[in-house]
Amino acid sequence: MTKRIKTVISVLLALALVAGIFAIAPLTAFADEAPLTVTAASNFFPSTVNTYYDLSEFEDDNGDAFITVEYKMHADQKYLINIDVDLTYDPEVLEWSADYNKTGNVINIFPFAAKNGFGSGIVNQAEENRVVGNFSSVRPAAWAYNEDGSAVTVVKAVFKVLDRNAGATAVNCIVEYLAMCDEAVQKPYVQYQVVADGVVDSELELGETLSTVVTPASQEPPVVILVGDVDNDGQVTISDATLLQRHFAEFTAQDGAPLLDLTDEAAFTRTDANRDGKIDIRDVTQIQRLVAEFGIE
Ligand SMILES: [Ca+2]
Ligand SMILES: [Ca+2]
Repeated sequence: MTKRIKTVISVLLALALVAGIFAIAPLTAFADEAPLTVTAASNFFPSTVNTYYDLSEFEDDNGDAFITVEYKMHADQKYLINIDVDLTYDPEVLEWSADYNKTGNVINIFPFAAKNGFGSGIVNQAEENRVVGNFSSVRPAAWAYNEDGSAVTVVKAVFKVLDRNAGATAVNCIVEYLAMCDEAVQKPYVQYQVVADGVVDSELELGETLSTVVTPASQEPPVVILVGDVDNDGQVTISDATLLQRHFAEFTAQDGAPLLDLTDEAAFTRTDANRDGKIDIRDVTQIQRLVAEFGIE
């Protein structure tokens, strides 16, 4: 072998070594540190974005990283009676499992319900990319705000990150139905937060009403019901009980039309105050009880 060929081989080896270092270094040093941007979207809560720069901070003992998405609500002087949620995500990037979404032994995406001791609702993983949940209370039981005035977490989901190099992914919380019971407030007002592991990216001011929540054009807004609000004026008062009593007494409007059209699903739900699926005198009693308990004039 000539000296010149040896020199060429040495140079090629050196180049290969340098190239090898650059080729290998990003894979070994930075493979687990690619930022993952998680968008928490909803048709009811405002969207928020959180970027995870170092998922190793969220690892368990097995080296699996977990992220938590929470949808919060502050609905002053209100109780949550029913919420139907359809949570979707990309199963290539995230994994939801009952194993790490439990309160005690109960699979739960409604932590406020478990906290208040009124059950956890029903949670099903309908498909690989979807979790469907329903919480329902026959009594106005679960406060929609904390004692210290802060927002409560209404929907919470823990996901294992399957693809750390996905770059970006989204969780979408579709609220299909929401029923609340009102105390004496002049105007319903609700404050929403969406939190991804402590990062609050969006927050509405107290006093904003449901109608100001922006709903993406591609999504239907949820049906929001105030149970007991027979006359649909935004609050539960003795007038609602009186209207229902007049309906039972077969009073009619001046044009002869019935006072209530209970074939309308939303009207039926508002009127069925004790949530037994029937409209009868017990609903009047329930409204009167609510009014008395909450001190509404
Ligand atoms: Ca009313
Ligand atoms: Ca009823």
